Amino acid sequence: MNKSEIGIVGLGVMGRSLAKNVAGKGISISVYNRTTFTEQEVVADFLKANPSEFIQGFTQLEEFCESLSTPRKIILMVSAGSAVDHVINQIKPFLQGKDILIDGGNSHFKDTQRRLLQLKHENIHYLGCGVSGGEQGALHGPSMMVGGSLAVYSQVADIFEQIAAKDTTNLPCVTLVGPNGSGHFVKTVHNGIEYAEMQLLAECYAFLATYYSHNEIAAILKEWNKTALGSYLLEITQQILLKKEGDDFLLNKILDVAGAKGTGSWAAQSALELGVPATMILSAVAARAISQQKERRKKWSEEMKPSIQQDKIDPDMLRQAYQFARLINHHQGFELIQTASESYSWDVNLSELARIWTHGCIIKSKLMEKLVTILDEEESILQHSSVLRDWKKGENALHIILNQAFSLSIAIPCISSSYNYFISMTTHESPANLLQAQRDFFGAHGYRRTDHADDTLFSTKWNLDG
Ligand code: NBP
Repeated sequence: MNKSEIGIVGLGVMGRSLAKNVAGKGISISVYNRTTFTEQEVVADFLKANPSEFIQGFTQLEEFCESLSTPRKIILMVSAGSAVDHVINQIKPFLQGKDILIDGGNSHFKDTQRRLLQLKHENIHYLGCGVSGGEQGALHGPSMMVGGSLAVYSQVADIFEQIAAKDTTNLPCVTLVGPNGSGHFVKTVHNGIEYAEMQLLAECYAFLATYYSHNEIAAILKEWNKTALGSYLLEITQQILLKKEGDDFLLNKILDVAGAKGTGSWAAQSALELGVPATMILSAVAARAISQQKERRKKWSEEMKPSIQQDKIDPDMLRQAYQFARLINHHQGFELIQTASESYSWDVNLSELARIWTHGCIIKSKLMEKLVTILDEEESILQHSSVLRDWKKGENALHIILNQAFSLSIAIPCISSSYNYFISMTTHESPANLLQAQRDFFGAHGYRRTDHADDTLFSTKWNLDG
């Protein structure tokens, strides 16, 4: 057999699709999956279902590694966490200097930094690559965010560019984001933005469902999707609303307890660590955690019995509020990446990042296409004159929607978080002076004064009782 150009370890949902994508481009590939007591036939079944002259399958790592041309290029598509370390340790004995391991899973960026350093000592190259787009993206063209060195990335760039999604100008949606863990970091923030985008749509659905039927809501979202609000998530939400099982809508039968694999929490943790007010990601993560408290919500709702009135609501006001909140969500996500880029000296090109997120990923949207230009012209989304104009325009709609939602007892944490952020960021005199006084009162932490331009810290003996 000829040697394969690239290998994939892990024939799960993503590995299978990516392997088919690679072979479909006429690139020879070797695939490996472990055999366990319960799963003996994963590789054989894959080869049977996908006969191709470009695919070779293996159940032994040594044979798999021997089947690859050197320097080997191996994509790990296994669950994030200890499985990645486990696979690296298992495969290492069969690698040689300058071989390239690429972690294509959703690994934590600090794990990627650690693995990269460890493998460097053994002369094995390592790339951390965020892959977005889910199963369909992996199959037809994902958006790929690579972290690592340019010299190493150059060796796989040709293959990655062939398998990646293409943007409107036919450029591949893959880029070298920056060094070490930067690729996995931006993938984590991508997922954080995704969490908030999904939550915003869930809030719109909750709001509209107090007055409109599923068919009517789907029709409203379909109209929105034809405007500048168009996005992949809006498109699938509209389809979900119409899906029936028997006589009823499937959505009505799905338990309202949201799962999470952890990347949203990681994005939230990073925002907190870096001091970035990514309030919408935090709200979206909290909303999922609240959804998990099903029993308490059930019990307490019976005690509270909120009165939901069937007030007429204006979908166009909601559309404007949704548009406003999405701008803030994207602004906060890109601010988080910019801050990380400065803190870790990654030099991330935000406009290029927006470009590779215009196709092949879950948060692709018309807004993302607009952000490519906006982030090329301004460092911060909200600083752009066109965005500030749109932002201001949405304010009245926010007033109406927030008032109505609260009077209907509908929780809209992400939409309200966007408005709180807007008000806070456009308020010159904030009440943080009181926080400083309280800190000084109980902890003698000191405060700076408005009548002193320098950074001198003052402290007061506050306790009136002495
Ligand atoms: P799956 O759960 O479908 O597949 C996981 C793969 O990892 C399987 O092939 C499994 O082998 C293998 N594996 C595990 Br688990 N432990 C292993 C070990 N110790 N040694 C060798 N192989 C091991 O996950 P997936 O959805 O394909 O996701 C893979 C990665 O891509 C994850 O990091 C995920 O977060 C990320 N991701 C997923 C999506 C998505 O939409 N699903 C999107 C973007 C990124 P087995 O078959 O023997 O159990």
